[in-house]
Amino acid sequence: MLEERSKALGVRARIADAAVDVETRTRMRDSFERGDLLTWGYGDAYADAAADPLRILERARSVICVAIPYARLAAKRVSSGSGRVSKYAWSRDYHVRVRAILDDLAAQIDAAAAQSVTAIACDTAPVAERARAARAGLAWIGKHTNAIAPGLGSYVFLGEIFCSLPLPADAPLKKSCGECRRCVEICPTGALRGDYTIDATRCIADLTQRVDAIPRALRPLLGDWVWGCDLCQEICPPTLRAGACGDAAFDPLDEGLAQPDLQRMLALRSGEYKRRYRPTAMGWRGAAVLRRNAAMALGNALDRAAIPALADALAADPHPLVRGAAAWALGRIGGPAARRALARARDAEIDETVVEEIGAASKSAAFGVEGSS
Ligand code: B12
Ligand code: SF4
Ligand code: SF4
Repeated sequence: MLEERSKALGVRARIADAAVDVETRTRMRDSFERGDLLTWGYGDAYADAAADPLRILERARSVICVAIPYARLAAKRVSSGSGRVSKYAWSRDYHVRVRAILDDLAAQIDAAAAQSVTAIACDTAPVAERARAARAGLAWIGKHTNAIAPGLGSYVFLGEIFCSLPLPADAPLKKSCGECRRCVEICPTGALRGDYTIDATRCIADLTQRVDAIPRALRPLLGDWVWGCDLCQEICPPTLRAGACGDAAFDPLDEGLAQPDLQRMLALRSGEYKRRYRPTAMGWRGAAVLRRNAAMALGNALDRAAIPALADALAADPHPLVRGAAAWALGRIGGPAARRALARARDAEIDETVVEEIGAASKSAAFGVEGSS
């Protein structure tokens, strides 16, 4: 029944037992101890909860792990003035579709049991989702730390149905990356260590959702990503082999959303934000974070044509985070026009953090592309 219904929904389900996953608890504790997840505030208490299904459903005996493919294609890149959004975030917020799928499957199980025996989770609950998926034989963990489902690749969301019935468990897969290190080598920030661990504080997916300033040394490494990053998955052989899959719910919400125009994004205000970005998985941090990310990407594009827009943002954006990023971007592009904009803003700026950004940017602006051309 589960197999049939999963197929009809275009997803895959496998079953794990509901025992505490002691190995994962230790791995997670080690990872948090190293500071890998510092921006998330996870600690021992989170590791304990994430490894124990009983924290979600008191009488859980099994966990049905579900992989929901989302590898949809976006329209070809149109202009050089655009940024990049990771596949997971360009559609209507994936949690909506994933929860609907989990609810559907859970309802089938409850109906067969003639009582409520399930509880669902996806992403936001303290659950070691990748590890449980591996235990269920749904996927194996790659060096990019993502779960890879055979034939579907790593562009799969994970969800779980915790169940109080003792369902027969599937066996874990016997697969690994072998000698491959493609993801480790392509990661621009050096976040992947190659031993199946990640320093998430260096991952672009984490950096683009920070609500405080992105560390200066990492900013040039963001390239044109304005939300998330897919580089380590784009080149992963099993993901490449799987190709495009998943249902149309994971298509870009509108044609331009996979590659938003950066100057338009830098000027993003409440109306467009609510209509275009709020319904997606990149909407939860607010419009200012997106404008900040657009400023960083414009700086990394080293395009002099962006100087007037960045100068406007530096002079008038209501949020210091954005003004600081605009200053940084002007410093990165550099040259006389960028220096003039920075000098003008220095006299008017009252926020200390932005004043500091302007000072640092003014120094680097002397060596920018405009000056050296
Ligand atoms: C915090 C978080 C992040 C953080 C940290 C990511 C990380 N790698 O830990 C940031 C913001 C960086 C992030 C980024 C992304 N995330 Co995220 N994230 C989460 C979240 C909320 C918690 C993850 C967590 O607990 N991390 C702590 C580490 C230590 O544990 P872990 O990731 O679960 O993985 C460990 C275990 O799997 C264990 N393990 C288990 N079995 C085995 C076997 C062996 C042999 C080994 C060595 C290890 C091992 O080792 C792993 C590494 O330590 C989960 C949802 C959830 N509740 O799980 C989503 C989740 C992991 N994210 C998801 C996605 C889609 C992404 C992105 C692809 C989005 C994007 N494109 O920008 C990127 C991928 C970046 C990357 N390379 O990991 C999906 C992953 C789906 C998948 N196929 O794996 C999840 C599961 C959400 C979901 N429900 O679909 N994410
Ligand atoms: S998502 Fe990007 S930054 Fe993060 S580990 Fe993968 S390649 Fe590195
Ligand atoms: S790119 Fe290679 S090393 Fe990285 S996860 Fe994929 S198979 Fe493993």
